Amino acid sequence: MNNVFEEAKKILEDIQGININSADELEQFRIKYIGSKGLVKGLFANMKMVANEQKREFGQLVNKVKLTAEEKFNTLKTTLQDTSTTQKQQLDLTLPVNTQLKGSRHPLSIVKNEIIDIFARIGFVVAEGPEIEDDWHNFTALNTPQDHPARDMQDTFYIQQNPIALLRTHTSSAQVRTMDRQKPPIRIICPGRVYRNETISARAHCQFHQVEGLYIDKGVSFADLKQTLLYFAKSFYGQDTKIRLRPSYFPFTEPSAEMDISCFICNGEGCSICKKTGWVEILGCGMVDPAVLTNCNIDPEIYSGYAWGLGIDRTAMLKYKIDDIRLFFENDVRFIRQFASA
Ligand code: 2NL
Repeated sequence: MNNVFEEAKKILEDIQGININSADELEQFRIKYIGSKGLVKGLFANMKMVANEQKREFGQLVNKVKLTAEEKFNTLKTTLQDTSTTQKQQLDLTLPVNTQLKGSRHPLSIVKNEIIDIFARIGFVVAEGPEIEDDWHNFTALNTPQDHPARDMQDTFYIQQNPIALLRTHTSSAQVRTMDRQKPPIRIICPGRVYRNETISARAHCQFHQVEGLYIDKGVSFADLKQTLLYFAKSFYGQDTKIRLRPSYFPFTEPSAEMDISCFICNGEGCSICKKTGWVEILGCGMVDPAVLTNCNIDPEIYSGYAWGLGIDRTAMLKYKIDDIRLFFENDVRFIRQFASA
């Protein structure tokens, strides 16, 4: 009956030598040795094959195998549990909570980028210029006479140390700089921050944002202006949008117009946004005054062009129904987060 003794001794050695590193391996060990169909059970069943005089010795051996397996199982069970508890305790509970907050764009940037995209699709490129300008680029080149009210100290921030330096009052100055450098055809849009010495209120601020557009080439007509602005209005406010142009005045365009769109809130029914007229003013535009072209060394006998300008702040206030322009400059995250894209 040496065989059953040998078998039991072999199993004992295996149990003592086995290496267990995980809860999974421990469970495999339990099933193989001490489970209801395990090897230890099998050893007890071998008892009937052992001669009577050896039964006591065999019983002791098998018991040792059983105890060794159980002891190993119990010790490892606690050790493996201990490790997972220790890992939990090593978490630094003083760390700030990871709330997975995504950043979001400022509403003015969202609107600006949308306008840039719409005009980029029809060949306009972005041009930029300095916010600290000189009198020539901001006023004189743009046909704004010395005595024009816009030059008044009330409206323009002048820089004391330098009589010709000022904070630009519109981004047209960047367009003048482009015309200085580049021959037609010119197809640009100029987004950027501008400054006017206004009393700050819910409606007005001393800093705000503009996008201006300029197109100069041979044979550019008012019809080009109208169709381009119709394309913009439909792209930005929806394909059902209608436009209307009202005569207006700017020193740098002739003729000049203001453009209204059919009210996108009430569809012309009459609401507080359109003040019951069914129309909302969104931008100013016109054909570039020949004097402006001459100032920029472009021959008005050969070339013509159109230009337009709109306030990004006002556009964003309309789009998102924001009733106070000052919110754009406070940078309160509770405000800015509301415009996060999905
Ligand atoms: C408005 C109106 C306008 C322009 C801007 C422009 C620029 C050049 C030449 C001629 Cl270089 N015109 N810009 C033209 C008409 C209107 O802006 O209400 N902006 C907020």
